[in-house]
Amino acid sequence: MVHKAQSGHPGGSLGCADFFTALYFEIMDHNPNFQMNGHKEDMFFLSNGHISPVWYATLARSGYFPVSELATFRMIDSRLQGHPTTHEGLPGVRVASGSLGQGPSVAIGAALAKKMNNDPKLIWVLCGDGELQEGQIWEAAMFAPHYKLDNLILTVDWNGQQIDGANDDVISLGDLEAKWKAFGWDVTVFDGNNMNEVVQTLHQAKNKTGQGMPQVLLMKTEMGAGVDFMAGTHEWHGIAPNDQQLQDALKQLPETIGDYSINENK
Ligand SMILES: Cc1ncc(C[n+]2csc(CCOP(=O)(O)OP(=O)(O)O)c2C)c(N)n1
Ligand SMILES: [Mg+2]
Repeated sequence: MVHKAQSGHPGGSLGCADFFTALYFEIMDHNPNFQMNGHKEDMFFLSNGHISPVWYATLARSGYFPVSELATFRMIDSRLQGHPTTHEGLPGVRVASGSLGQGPSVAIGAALAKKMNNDPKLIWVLCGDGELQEGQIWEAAMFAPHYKLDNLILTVDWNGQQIDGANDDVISLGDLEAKWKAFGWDVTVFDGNNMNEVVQTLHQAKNKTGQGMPQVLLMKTEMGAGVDFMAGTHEWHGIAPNDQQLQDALKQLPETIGDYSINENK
């Protein structure tokens, strides 16, 4: 998708592919026959909206819209905008994101609404780690434990990288585990590029809901995971591969459902 558009964010998308697969195909109770209000189903919010490629791919393969529509990524008038929007009406998307820092606040609103409606389902939200440098994140971090939002599970894509370099070189996040604990969250650290661990951790998180605390899952990932020349560097945060790089990358990702052609709609 990113190659075809010659624009987009492959690094974070690859690093979070295991998480999205587990969440949508194993963990969440959700309905591809999309209802905006998410009543009586689990809801997911993508706060780091720039990793839309992996979310759109997951939504399409979960049945929210045709897989062939992935070929319209980032095109004028497409429902698959570079950063998710609601105006175009893409099933699965409930709020625009891309302006970093807002997802947890939105998720908190949804979690409060579920409590008020006696709806026992869960709210999931994903943030980037660089995104945690936004002040609004820490307002949300303070709010959720105060209101005992134990139906809220926030995952952080802890890849150590952001747009301009390593987090430690931009603004260090310090001891993330201690910070979230100090704010009153139940904290779990896990390997987000080990599928067994991802599935196990997300199941565990589900089982720990309803105990009076919001949860944060600090998910250690590698930006660009699975493609050697993309892995572990911020360089692939937001650039598209050229034709040769695409071929080299796909050779390293041999397991594909085979239902999306890069030549589609060319
Ligand atoms: C409010 C806001 N400020 C700045 C940006 C520009 N921006 C886009 S992605 C990004 C880096 C975010 O880092 P991280 O959340 O770690 O994502 P990753 O690079 O790991 O995918 C920045 C600063 C933005 N989208 N929104
Ligand atoms: Mg990051």
